[in-house]
Amino acid sequence: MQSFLLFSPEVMAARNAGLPVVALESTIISHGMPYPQNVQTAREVEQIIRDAGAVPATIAIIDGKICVGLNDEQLERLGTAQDAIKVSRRDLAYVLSQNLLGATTVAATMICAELAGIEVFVTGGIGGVHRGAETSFDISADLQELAGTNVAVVCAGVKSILDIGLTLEYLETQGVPVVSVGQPGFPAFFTRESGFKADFQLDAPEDQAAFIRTKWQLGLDGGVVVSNPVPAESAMPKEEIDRITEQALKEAAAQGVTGKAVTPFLLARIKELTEGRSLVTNIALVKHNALVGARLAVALNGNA
Ligand code: PSU
Ligand code: MN
Repeated sequence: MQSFLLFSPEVMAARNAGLPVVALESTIISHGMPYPQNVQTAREVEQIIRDAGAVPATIAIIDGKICVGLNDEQLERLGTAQDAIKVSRRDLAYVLSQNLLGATTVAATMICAELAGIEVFVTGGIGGVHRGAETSFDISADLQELAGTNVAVVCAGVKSILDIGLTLEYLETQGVPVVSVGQPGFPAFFTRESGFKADFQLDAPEDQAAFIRTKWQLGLDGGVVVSNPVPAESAMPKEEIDRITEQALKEAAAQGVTGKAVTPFLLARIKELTEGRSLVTNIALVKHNALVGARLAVALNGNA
């Protein structure tokens, strides 16, 4: 498996020097945000991580390799390509073996991060149990990945396009701890509160690191969700986002959108219906997660 990995010079140097590394996904670039904000945000997020004392490693599948750390040209290619494939666990071997361009989801990025020996991964929001999953069976592969892959995932919770309560039930069944940062509540991506509580509130990076290290030392394999609410000044008004989410969900159903197309469709439609304000919120929360993730990576590195 290691032969599929291709490290950028920056990430390779960090590994050799034993510096903390933070993984970043690429579906958020190719399918989660429009150009050029996607590429610009990716670069800014990387810089936030560097400024906090860690090294960013954006992960994507390019020319038959799992690229860990991307250069400017590769980021630009992912941000503009019309043929980038959204790669989750089931797609990984296909895209690698056929030399296709692949953007990794939370699930696939976790797999690649673990292979690369990276313990912390920063994203916007994880996938979850979709509303109506009792008939559609639409449950993101991200949740099953969290059950078995040893990576801490820093996110702003799950979007209210999902069934947040059922997502938390699924994680509980799979033994995935949900930590919150700065508040007891589990956040809802565009807003700070979902109405559900996280399992454990751990504000200090050292405490988060001690918890995660203990879990893995016990042999309790699997990820940890580190949920970090969007900064208050960047949150969307709850009534507005709820109303628009309902509308986008209805449109998705009416247009017969299914499978892996659902999440990108909803994100793009919510952005249109909020006249771009959801994108501003999305960018702000990813940047905040980058800071929290970098601090966690630094703390975990000191707790090896
Ligand atoms: N949440 C976002 N933006 C995104 C995604 C999630 O705010 O772009 C992406 C992530 O890559 C996540 C994926 O892993 O969507 C989940 O897709 P699905 O629901 O099809 O599993
Ligand atoms: Mn799905």
